[in-house]
Amino acid sequence: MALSSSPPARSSIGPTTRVLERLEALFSLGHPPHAHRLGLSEEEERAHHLVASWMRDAGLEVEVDPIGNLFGRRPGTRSDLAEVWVGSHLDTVPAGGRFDGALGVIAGLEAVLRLDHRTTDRAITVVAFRDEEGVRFGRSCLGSRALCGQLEPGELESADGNGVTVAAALDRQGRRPDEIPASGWLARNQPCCFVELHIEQGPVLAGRGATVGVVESIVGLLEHRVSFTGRSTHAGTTPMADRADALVAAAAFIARIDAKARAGGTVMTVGDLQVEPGVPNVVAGRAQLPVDSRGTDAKTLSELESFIETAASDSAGERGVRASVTRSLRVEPVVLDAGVNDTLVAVGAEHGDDVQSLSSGAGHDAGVLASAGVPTGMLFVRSLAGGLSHHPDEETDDEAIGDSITVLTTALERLAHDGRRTANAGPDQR
Ligand code: HGY
Ligand code: MN
Ligand code: MN
Repeated sequence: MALSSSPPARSSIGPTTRVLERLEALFSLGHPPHAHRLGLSEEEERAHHLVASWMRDAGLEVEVDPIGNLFGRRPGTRSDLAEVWVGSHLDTVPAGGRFDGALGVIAGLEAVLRLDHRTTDRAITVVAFRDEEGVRFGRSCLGSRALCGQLEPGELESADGNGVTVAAALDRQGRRPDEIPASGWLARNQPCCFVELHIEQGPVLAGRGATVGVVESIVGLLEHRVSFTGRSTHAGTTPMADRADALVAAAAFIARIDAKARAGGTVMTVGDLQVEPGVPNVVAGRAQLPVDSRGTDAKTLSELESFIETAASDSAGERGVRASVTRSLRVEPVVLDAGVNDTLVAVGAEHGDDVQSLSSGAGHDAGVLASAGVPTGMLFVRSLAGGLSHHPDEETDDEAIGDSITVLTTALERLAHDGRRTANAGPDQR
């Protein structure tokens, strides 16, 4: 049964009913007919409070860390052993879908509920990371990067389009930004492994007729801010040859970015453009835009960094304007943990699922945890609607959700038994 963007019809009480109801409850927090829970917004905060209440109802120990990441712990029998973490994020892009992020948190909670009274050696902790999308402050994975000590210098002082800084937004949510350690706090309770369940956001699993898959690698990403400064002059009396038109320079830059990405090997996106003064009868004095670039290896990312610098300076030079380029974030591509993923594949096979591997063109908190040395696996859930995502019509189906939670539940139980080491578990893994 494919879920459409209208509230999913629940023909009967089935194994995914509670999951769908909870996804619907989160969806309704953010201006239906789409999800709208921007990072560090009131809507994201309400989503965190709602999930925390479900965690408490499930008898989990609930904690919130200095940046606002939410943790719901199901204790194990051995408190000396490192925990298994499972989770994702609750924030969304503007006009997003039901499943991106939220499915991973709700599925993790559902898996813990399904374990019922079966004990495990290790604690299993459900995590909801803050502001994974990064759309408001221009850097993704804020919560997981803060935890892992990967905040950019001065990042808490960076401001959104209304001049509100990250620190001020955290302060409004009762956090103490001045107490956020730059080195992070992962070491205080380093998990033995992390599993993120996430909707695929692509057409591969549906194309293979599969409901679930494991993610072998996650793409690296670059986030830049580029601004062009020209001269605001009268649209009627300024001869074309005398103009320093920032918007035309930005347009030439965007065309260069598009041509570069179409040449292959990367995807690059300019998703916004701010023009000053932004009125029809004044030549634009200033134009600012973000560039989102993705690459599967570090060399590609470095090559893209220099391409963006050159394209900005060439586009500015042609129009007699100045360009400035700031790289706001670089997240390296990562290969996920073969041991954790093998557990997901083996459990899938036991349930009759052919869990194949694929790579992720989207960034995820799993990539940050993996880059911080946490053995990390990722379970993708089939997308429908051609893999549409970051859109209200993002879809999956009951069967895929059901299969993924079945696999996740057994895999978490297995990973939470001592001695189930992951492929990369170092000697210090407890
Ligand atoms: O943009 C991404 O890749 C992720 O959805 N934040
Ligand atoms: Mn996501
Ligand atoms: Mn997303």
